Parts: sequence; structure tokens; C-alpha cells
Amino acid sequence: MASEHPTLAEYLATWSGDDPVREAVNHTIAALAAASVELAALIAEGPFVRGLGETIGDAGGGDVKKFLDVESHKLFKSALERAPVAAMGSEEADSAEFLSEEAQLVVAIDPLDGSSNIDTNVSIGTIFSVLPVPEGMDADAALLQAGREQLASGFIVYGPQATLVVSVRDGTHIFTLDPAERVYRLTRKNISIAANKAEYAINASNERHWPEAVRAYIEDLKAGKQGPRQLDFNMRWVGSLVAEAYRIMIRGGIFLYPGDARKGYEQGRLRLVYEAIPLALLVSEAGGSATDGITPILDIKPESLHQRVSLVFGPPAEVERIAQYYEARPGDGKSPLFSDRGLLRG
Ligand code: FDP
Repeated sequence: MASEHPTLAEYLATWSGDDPVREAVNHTIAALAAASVELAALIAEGPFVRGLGETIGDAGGGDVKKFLDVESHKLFKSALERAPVAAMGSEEADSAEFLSEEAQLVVAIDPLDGSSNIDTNVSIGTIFSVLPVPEGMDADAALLQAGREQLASGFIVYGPQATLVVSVRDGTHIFTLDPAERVYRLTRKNISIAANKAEYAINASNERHWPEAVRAYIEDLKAGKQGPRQLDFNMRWVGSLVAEAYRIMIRGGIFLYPGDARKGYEQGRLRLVYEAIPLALLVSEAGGSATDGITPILDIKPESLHQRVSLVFGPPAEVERIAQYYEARPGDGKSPLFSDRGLLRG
């Protein structure tokens, strides 16, 4: 088993060698992975843990805070306190938390993604991004660098198996938790997002709020063989970003969570720093693209930790096709072109 499926530790040790920055990235990913093994065990206990999916407060912006959100945050924070990490930005905290002053890395993390699925026994996850602290830059500012600066990113899906999808910018790889030994083992190397899967993921209940570009694009997919695509498309919506992303990594398809006309959703629902940026690196290392509809996510410099963004990802040709829908309908006022770049604003 060991040679066919090297452990995450073996894989990262070979990758890092004696390079000090790589060694720091290696130790940081190892710390995150170890915490995720503990979290996977807690999630698996489900109803035996009192109040696992209980709502315990308001996370702002229409989101609720659950017991497991808070526990996950604590677990990853304590793991990162023992890693070479100067500061951590967490979806569960208002501002950056400072850890080891001298360290040269920062980590942005969504400790528990898809928390509305906790009680339903559906996959949930953790998403993380590892960034350098450039000379002369404060650690909290380092968390707001554009996604192109990432040294590594990954997500864990707590599903039928616990799986870690990770990139240290040498491709995107999948490690699966070996439950007997409580270690992640490499199960798929260098994944490549399939180009031609006729499957899309979008929360269709928001259709009436969508910008015209998205409505027109989805209409064309729904028209199937009789429509302009001359192909029947299938739809999937799990409601956990990690599960949609994992499916797309494995078999292709396209994901959209566009900004829409609802109050607070003008820039989308998903978080740029904690969700879109780490995912965009994994997608691009797997040969795909991720944009806000038009602009590559990796090119966007965040202005604040909790900033939201429209998110589209999948194979490059399909992502490009969606950009053409946005570009052809600049007058609808809700496309990223108009909300992000302010062309219609005073
Ligand atoms: P959740 O709020 O349950 O954590 O990150 C936010 C997220 O889930 C994503 O995982 C998921 O794709 C999306 O929100 C689901 O949003 P809708 O409820 O609007 O479908």
C-alpha cells in the first residue's frame, strides 16, 4: 500500500526537500491535515455529539453560526498555532488573528464550508489558502494578496470518504483518508478537469434574481438537444461548495454562483478570500478556469477579508463561453462588469 499510495507526509517531504519556504508550507499543510482528521472523526460522531448542528448565533449577511463552525475554527486555530504561520484569517472571525510573529506564511481558512448541510448527513468541508508574507508587509495585509501569490491551497471534503484536494503549485492531487491509520494517502495525481461533461451546478431557486446573462446561458443549457447547444445537460446542486468542486474535479461540469439582485448578494454569496481564491488555484492547476463571470479570480486583489464574489468555474472553454454572455449583455446592470467595475455607478 505504502508505495502505491504514498502518505501526504511522504509526498510533501519529497516535494519540499531542504527548501525553507517549501518546508514551512509542508508543515502548515501537515498541521491543517492533522486537524481535519480530528474534525472528520467529530463529524462522523454526528448525533452522539450534543448539538453538533445547533445554531448558536448570527454570522452576519444572512448566515447563521453553528456549534460545529465554532469548534472547527478552534481546532484549526490551535493546529496553526503550532505551525510556521504569522496570522490566520478565518471565515468564523471578524478580523485576522495573529499567531507567530516571525513566521513567513499566513493562512486563510473556511473551517467549515456547507454548514447548512451538517444535520442532513451531506458532505461538508474545509477550504484553505497559504500565502507568503513578503518582506515589509504586515501579516494581516498578506492575507489580502491576489490569489496568484498563493503558495498552496486545498480543501477537505468530509463525505463518504474524507478527501483532501491539494496543490503546492505542482498540479492538483487527491489524498484520501486511510481511516485505519488516520493518515491521508495519495489516490489521484495530477487531476485534469474533463472538458465535455454536460452538467451544470447553480441554485436555480434564485433564477428570478439572476442577471440577464446568467438567465440566457442557463436557458440555452436547459433547451437541451433542441437548443443552441444541441446537447441535453444534467443539473446537480448539493449546496456545499466543496462537494460541487470535488465532483467537477472528478468528472467535469460547470459551477456558477453569480451575483444577483437580492440585497447583499450583488457580488455573489461566496467569499473571495476563504472560498473563491483557494478554489481557483486548485481549478487552474487542474487545467480549468475560475472567474467572477469575466475576470480571473486569481487576478482579483481582495479589499477586505470577508468580501463576496461571483464565482464561475469549470473547463476553460465553458467558463469563456459564460464570459461572452456577460459581455454581450452589459446593459443589464447586474453583471460583474457593472457591479465590480462600477461602469453604471455614479
Ligand atoms: P453554507 O452557507 O452552508 O456554508 O459557503 C457558503 C455555502 O454554504 C456553500 O458551501 C454553498 O455552495 C452555498 O453556500 C449554498 O448557498 P445556497 O444556500 O444559496 O444554495
